[in-house]
Amino acid sequence: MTYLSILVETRGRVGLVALNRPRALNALNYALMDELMRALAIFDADDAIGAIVITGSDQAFAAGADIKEMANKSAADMTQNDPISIYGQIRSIRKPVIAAVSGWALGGGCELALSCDMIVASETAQFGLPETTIGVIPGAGGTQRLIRAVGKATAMEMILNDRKINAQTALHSRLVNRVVPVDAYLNEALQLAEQIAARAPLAILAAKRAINHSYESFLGAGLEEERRIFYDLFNTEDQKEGMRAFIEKRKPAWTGR
Ligand code: CO8
Repeated sequence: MTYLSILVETRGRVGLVALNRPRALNALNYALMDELMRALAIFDADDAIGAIVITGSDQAFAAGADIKEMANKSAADMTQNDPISIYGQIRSIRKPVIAAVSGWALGGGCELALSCDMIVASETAQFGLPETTIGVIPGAGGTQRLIRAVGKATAMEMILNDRKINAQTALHSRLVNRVVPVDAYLNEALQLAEQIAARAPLAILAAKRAINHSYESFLGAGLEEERRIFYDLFNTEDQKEGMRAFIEKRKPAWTGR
């Protein structure tokens, strides 16, 4: 399989996918997400693979969904094309998925990390959900999953006021499993994945399924509501202004319409 926006390799029983759009800080466009989900599905179906690691670069895990790709979309475009559905595919991966995060994990990038089963962070990792600064809300699970990780107070501040949290705060807030120096985070994640991949395969799949049964019990309805609100915001002038302002590298002028 050839990929343009990701790098894929196998390390023993671990499948490794690296997001690879360095000039856009790994902004998640549709083509990248499609490749990522195809690579995950192939690893998931491969008996020689026991766990999967998703990483980015040292500078950026991913700086969010690709704003340039969606800036001019209408609510009808978004609802019809349903670009968030591809993010949802990660929920069907049966094998453990670990995010190895360094640098920016913002917006859809943070949501992708939150969709993984565990997060190993480098000391430089920065987590944030800055969507309200461009006139929308997190749409790929951020409003639902962040609150379960860090609690309501911190989630409100991160989403309503673009508070970014560093790796140490993320560790104390139980958003991530471990924090290690930037030259070690990928190996740390690979080692963790390797240890899990060496365990009884059926028990590992069963354990993940059982944990998610509890974790996801109330998640489905919340995700649907979040997605509907996200798409509806593409009817507003503030969404157009917010995304254009980002692309034009200026401050947005909000009108509240
Ligand atoms: N989308 C598109 N391009 C991006 C993105 C992005 N999210 N982030 C960075 N880039 C591009 C920049 O435009 C720039 O490109 P160019 O060189 O052509 O101008 C390049 O990457 C480098 O970025 P900067 O020059 O901005 O780098 P800085 O070091 O100055 O700043 C930041 C780094 C702070 C990460 C900054 O780039 C930033 O704020 N990025 C946007 C963060 C953001 O708002 N993310 C949320 C996006 S919305 C979202 O994720 C919703 C997800 C849910 C639904 C998904 C539906 C499809």
